Amino acid sequence: MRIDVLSIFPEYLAALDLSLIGKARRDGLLQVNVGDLRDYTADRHRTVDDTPYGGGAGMVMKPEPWALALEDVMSQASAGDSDGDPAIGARRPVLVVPSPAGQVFTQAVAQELSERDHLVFACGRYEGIDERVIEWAQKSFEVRPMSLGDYVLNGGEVAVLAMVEAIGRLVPGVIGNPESLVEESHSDGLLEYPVYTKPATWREQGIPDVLLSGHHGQIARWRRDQQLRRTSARRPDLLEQLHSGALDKKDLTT
Ligand code: 6GU
Repeated sequence: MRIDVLSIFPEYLAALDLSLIGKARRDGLLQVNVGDLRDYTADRHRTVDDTPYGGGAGMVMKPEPWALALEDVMSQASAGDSDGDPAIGARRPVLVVPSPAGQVFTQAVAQELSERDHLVFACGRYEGIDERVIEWAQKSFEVRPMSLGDYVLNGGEVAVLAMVEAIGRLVPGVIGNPESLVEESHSDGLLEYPVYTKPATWREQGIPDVLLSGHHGQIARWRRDQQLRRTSARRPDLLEQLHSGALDKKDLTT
């Protein structure tokens, strides 16, 4: 998978060299390129923003640097596309635009994006990017305005770190043991069950007896019940979203 990130603070994305995502890059599973939007300006001050039409507080990102940067990414990607056959894999790349005004980025979105071969992230700052860039970009990209949740960040960079990590770990081969993807929060629409490790007694606190019982069926039942209780206590909205059939007969009686 190829990932391009465009930002006026490319140093923010240095964290993508670390840990699991850094290893996946070195292993060639993810090709991540970070570009500086200011490289696509032509004036002495490398200006990327201007005042909003209609007035109001704050600044808006100018359209032209974004167009030049996105065109450059497109031409680099087609130059690096070794099979070169436009009929194969001809889906447009995805342009993810982080914004508190986007659709909510969920595990389902992460899964969907992990199956694409080219993602471009356009990090806005200030009050956002001139809307005409979003319109114009639809010619070449599938454009996805995405929000992490209902709070405001100063720019898209921190959101991109989160999204690239959530997506990248789902790319086949990035996580050594794919089993670990199956039993984690949100994979089945429920929160994860609590986990414990040694010692069995720690500062006067034991662990649930069932986990020492060796009864795999009972352990599975207990974990499932814990998932349901925890989800009901912390995220009742998730239980309401579960599709019919997601709960089994034993779930309903507990
Ligand atoms: Cl994706 N971007 C910004 N700037 N703020 C946010 C966000 C994204 N998600 C929540 N708040």
